Amino acid sequence: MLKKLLYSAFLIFICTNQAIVAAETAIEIKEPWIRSAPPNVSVMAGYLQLSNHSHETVTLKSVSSKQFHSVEIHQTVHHNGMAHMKKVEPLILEGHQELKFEPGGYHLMLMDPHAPLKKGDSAHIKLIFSNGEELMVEAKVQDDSPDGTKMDHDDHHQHH
Ligand SMILES: [Cu+2]
Repeated sequence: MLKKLLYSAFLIFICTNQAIVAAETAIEIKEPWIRSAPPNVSVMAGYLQLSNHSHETVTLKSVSSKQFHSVEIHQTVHHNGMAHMKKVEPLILEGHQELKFEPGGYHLMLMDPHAPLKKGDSAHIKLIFSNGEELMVEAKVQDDSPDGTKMDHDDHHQHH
C-alpha cells in the first residue's frame, strides 16, 4: 500500500515537473546534425532548426560543445558570385520566428574538434539564450540533412 502511494506520488512529481518545463520552454530546437567531413579537418559544419514560440525577441548568447574548442554561428552570403561566410553575432530570434540552418545559409561552425568525429558519431551542443533557457542537443554526424535533402557538396571547410 505504502509502495503504491509512493509510486503515484512519484508519478505526479514527474508529470507536474514536465508540465512546468514544457510551459517554460520558449525555444525549440529540431533536427540537429553535423555534416560528415574527412578525418583531421579543423572545422565542421552543423545545422539545426530554431523556433521561438514566445512573443518576445530572444538572443542566442552562447553556443559551445565540449567536443570542440569553440563554436560560432556563421552565415554564408553570396556576393558578386562568390560565397563568403560571416560571423553572426548576436543571433536574434524575433517572437514566433523560425530559423532553419542549412548548407549555403546559417550554420554552426564547429572549430577544432578535440577528437575526430566520423559518420555516426555525435556531439553535444549547448545553446544559451537571453531568456535564460539552456538547451543541450545531440547532433549526429551524417552525410546528408535529416529531411533527406541532398546537397551540393560545396566543401564548406575549404573556406578555412
Ligand atoms: Cu562557417
